[in-house]
Amino acid sequence: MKNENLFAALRAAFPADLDRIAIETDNGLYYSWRDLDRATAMMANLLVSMQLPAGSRIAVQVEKSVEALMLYLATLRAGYVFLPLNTAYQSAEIEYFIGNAEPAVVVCAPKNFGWVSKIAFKAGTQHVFTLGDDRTGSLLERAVHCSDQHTVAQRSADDLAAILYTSGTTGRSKGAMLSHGNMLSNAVMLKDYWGWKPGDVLMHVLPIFHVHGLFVAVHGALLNGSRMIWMARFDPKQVLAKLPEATVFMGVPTLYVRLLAEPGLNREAARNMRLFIAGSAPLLIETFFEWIDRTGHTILERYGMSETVMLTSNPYAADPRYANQSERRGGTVGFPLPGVSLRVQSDDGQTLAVGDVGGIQVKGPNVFGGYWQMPEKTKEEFTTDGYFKTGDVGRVDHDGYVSIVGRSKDLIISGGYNVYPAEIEGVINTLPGVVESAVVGVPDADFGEVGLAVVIAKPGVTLEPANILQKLKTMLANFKVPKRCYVVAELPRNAMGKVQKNVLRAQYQP
Ligand code: MCA
Ligand code: AMP
Repeated sequence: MKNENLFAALRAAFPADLDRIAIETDNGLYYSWRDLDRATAMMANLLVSMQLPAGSRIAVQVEKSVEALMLYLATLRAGYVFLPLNTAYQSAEIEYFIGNAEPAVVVCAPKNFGWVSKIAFKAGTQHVFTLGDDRTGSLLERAVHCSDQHTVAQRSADDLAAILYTSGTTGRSKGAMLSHGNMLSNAVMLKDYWGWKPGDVLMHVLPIFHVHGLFVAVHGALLNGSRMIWMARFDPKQVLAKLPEATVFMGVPTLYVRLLAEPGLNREAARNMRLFIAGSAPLLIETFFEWIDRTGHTILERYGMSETVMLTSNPYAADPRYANQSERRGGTVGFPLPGVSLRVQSDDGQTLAVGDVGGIQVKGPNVFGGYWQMPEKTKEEFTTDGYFKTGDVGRVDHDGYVSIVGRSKDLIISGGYNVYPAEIEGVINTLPGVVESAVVGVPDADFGEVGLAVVIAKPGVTLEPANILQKLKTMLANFKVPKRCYVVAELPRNAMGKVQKNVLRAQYQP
């Protein structure tokens, strides 16, 4: 029987010469393909030695490092389920994810062991390891005693490979369950669609706890046997210094905005580049054109979700297999990817004509199986004929290009991170002296959009906006904390008593 484990496909794409460099880090370390193979085998053997039940979740909240990437690959290799967690999450957020996912293993940063282990043991997790970004921690100390030979676990395409938590409009996060088949089918198709070539080098600058950095970028490079230039964090000057050695770059729009602010960004710096890819948030048309002017390259914008990996993309090049698909058009997210069926529907379930705006729905081998232990929520998000309702609002034009014009979900996308107002309002409303609050997204030159909170105080109570924001920083991941806060007498409401967020957005335009 064919092994449909995603790792088996990635491993099969390693170059024949395993001593070639696979990853070069920004602190001068080099990892060969053999290092990747051996270290993932050792970590996989460590997981196997713990005799975890099938389908066990391995929850990981650690700083970006090559070893953290290896842990992801080792989890696939051993056939368990990877659950990456944003390093910005605070204890209440971690408590929810661990309580909900009930991981058998938790791996955290050494400095967080005290509080994370307390949460994990309380939730019934048996094993808590640490992993630092400087090759320290109990995970590596234990793995080093394990064999470097490991046979990749047999998995079918439908078996679960990862759970990604995405916040919800109700404020409760949902774990999107992605299978080996969801991710492998998408990666194989993108390798072809984006024209990955021998000799390509990926500049990897994104965090590795979301779809963009962990799946799209990493799978793309590994499936092509491509070297990665591995940056622990995004620093525009460092990117420019290394750009001449790279051919592929992937980033959220904020990264492009910050690179454009560097005088050193020019055609010379981008001379060896083949492809710049943007996604996770809308790319402003000004950024799209300015990038062409400065570098001579046209950014390829694509669209995806945690629940679906990649859905649509602008074309890489004219390809006779895909009629009309030659030009990358700014302001659009391109065409449904091969295998993805996309339609636009009205609220009453009618499929709309070309050019009409409605809810984007999708179907395909990349679309997830459902939300972890939330069958009702899963059912709500799919139509009776099996399309997933993305919550994005858009249209398809005469040439087949998809544009996203808004969202039916109340969501702010800030620097590529999703922030759900309902979650933030829920936390603000628990603060002493607060009656209620509303959080809205307003435009921001750097992050694209940022959150802004409007708060109503209890009669006789004086609330200081700065104190509210300070308090929120201890309760929420930093990127979720609104950038501005106002204490006001009342919120604008419609006849039904619902807060009019569009009025607030207009009122607080920067
Ligand atoms: C940091 N801060 C933010 C954000 N990032 N606030 C709002 N939105 C953000 N994205 C906070 C910091 O904690 C800090 O707060 C203050 O803002 C200034 O931070 P700064 O130093 O400028 O931030 P940074 O560390 O340079 O990070 C900015 C960043 C980062 C590099 C743009 O946010 C980032 O890596 N974004 C990429 C996210 C990503 O990979 N998304 C893909 C999701 P304070 O001053 O209080 O300390 S996958 C996805 O969406 C789908 C599936 C898809 O299609 O790809
Ligand atoms: P996530 O929950 O992190 O998976 O975020 C997925 C959401 O990001 C999508 O539903 C879209 O709203 C948004 N998104 C991703 N790519 C793009 C893009 N190129 N343009 C506009 N929005 C995007």
